[in-house]
Amino acid sequence: MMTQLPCDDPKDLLRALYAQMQPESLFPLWEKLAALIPAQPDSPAKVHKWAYERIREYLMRAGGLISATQAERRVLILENPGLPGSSGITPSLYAGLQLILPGEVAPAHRHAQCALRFVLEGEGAYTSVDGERAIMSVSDLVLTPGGQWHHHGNASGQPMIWLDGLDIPTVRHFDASFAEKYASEEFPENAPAGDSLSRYGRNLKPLRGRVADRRPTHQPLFHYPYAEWRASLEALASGGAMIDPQLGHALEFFNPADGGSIMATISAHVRLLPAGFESRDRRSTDGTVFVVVEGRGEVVIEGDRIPLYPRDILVVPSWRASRFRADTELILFGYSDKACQEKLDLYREENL
Ligand code: GTQ
Repeated sequence: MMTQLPCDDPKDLLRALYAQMQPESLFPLWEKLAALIPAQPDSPAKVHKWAYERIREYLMRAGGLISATQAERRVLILENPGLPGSSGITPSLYAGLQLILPGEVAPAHRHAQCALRFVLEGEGAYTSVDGERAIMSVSDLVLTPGGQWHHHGNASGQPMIWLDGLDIPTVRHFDASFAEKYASEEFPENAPAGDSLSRYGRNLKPLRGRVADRRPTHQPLFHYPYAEWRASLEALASGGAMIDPQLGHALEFFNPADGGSIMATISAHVRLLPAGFESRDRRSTDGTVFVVVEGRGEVVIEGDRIPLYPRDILVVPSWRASRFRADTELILFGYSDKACQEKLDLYREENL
């Protein structure tokens, strides 16, 4: 009986071909096509939840060991356990918890990356953006859009801790990072604290001159206080509005200059789920980072049940179907790369 020589087996011949090509940086697509272009999103990111008190303990210990000046930013990175070494909480986004102790300044710098801050603890510390301070309270949203000088300071008597959400992995993906340190710790103040909010946060703009004289025209507003967004959610919920079966009562933060997302690469929203409400399953291509602002409940993600408590931080990767149940009235903040995906015509969502 004829036996085929091993070297005549087409599989062996292909393997030999791959081995010869590889040193010349050449690879066969047919071995990888299905993984490169999956039929639907197949994120390596995992669902994960961090409890605030655990992170806080480590962060306060770091606070005793390194100053904000030494660290430049004293932050613990929330890295997705499915993306080790990436410093990403999703493939496109970063999350960290930043601590500023009383009397400290995190020195001024600017970078291409866009950042948002969502305050978890403290009262009265500030972020300064291009010379204007936003004095922050719990659950305020503050933006530092790409390219703007920013430093943080804490003139209050208590520690302040917030969640940083940045597009670091997105900027890395495009190899487009630029960063600079300012010559001194603080960028000089050139406007009263809260100036932009009082001008551009109330649907007003100058009658004469540019939309924003000092702020970039396309990005006049950078402070979205809790007191304001919470009142809007409350009005929506108590005003008899139909509740969205997948989202609950939900409002998206937007840029008053153009009606678009808060920043070029990051979208953010808040939700109110009345006590007893259980949402229907939904999935979307924007992996989302959630903060439990108020209340208790549960999220169910493809059979896994995860209890939710105030200040928990949860990541739901792309295309994982999730539904939320509110045991008490549940308030959620979320941010994602929806803004970026929409620009690239990639964003999709599905109600199940
Ligand atoms: O506060 O400017 O968590 O530049 C990571 C990078 C915070 C900040 C981070 C940053 C900042």
